[in-house]
Amino acid sequence: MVEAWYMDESPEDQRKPHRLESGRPVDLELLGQLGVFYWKLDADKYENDPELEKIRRERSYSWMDIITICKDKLPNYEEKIKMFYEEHLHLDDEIRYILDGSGYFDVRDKEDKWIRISMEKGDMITLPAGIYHRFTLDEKNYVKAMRLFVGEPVWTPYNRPADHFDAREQYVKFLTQTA
Ligand code: KMT
Ligand code: NI
Repeated sequence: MVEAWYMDESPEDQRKPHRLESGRPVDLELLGQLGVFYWKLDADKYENDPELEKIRRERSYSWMDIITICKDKLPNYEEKIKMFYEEHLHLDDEIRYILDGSGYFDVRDKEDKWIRISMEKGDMITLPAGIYHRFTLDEKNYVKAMRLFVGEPVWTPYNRPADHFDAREQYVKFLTQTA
């Protein structure tokens, strides 16, 4: 099962877990109420996996590529690492499937508190359009992930505040409708 927790507010290294011990547990139901969905797959067979194909077909995730984030492999590494960790939203869903390594996706809950989702090999997630979020490597400093998209990808991040976008307004409305 994917592990997730509320974050502490210490200004320490972003790659540390920042697990708030007193925080309420975060389960898939809570994530679902935020519009975050999760699947567990066998990453060793991502090149020929009927389960992955089924998800892609049903959700129209037609486009994909593979990104490796580590110092030696990613051009403009430092700059990108910084960008990924700026709180932002997109006008489309952000869909990631971890093929190797690990990292943290942080999302804001309904009270604007940070939830940290620990993503490892085999974990696939979708963050809804309009949710404020960010990404960081963990202390192992390596991740290889599939990026999926409905149609032609648009990666533009809109850093917070970005509340005037329709995607944001729709998302806020969605939040008021879930328990
Ligand atoms: C993003 O948009 O935050 C990224 O592509 C980096 C995370 S992919 C594991
Ligand atoms: Ni993003």
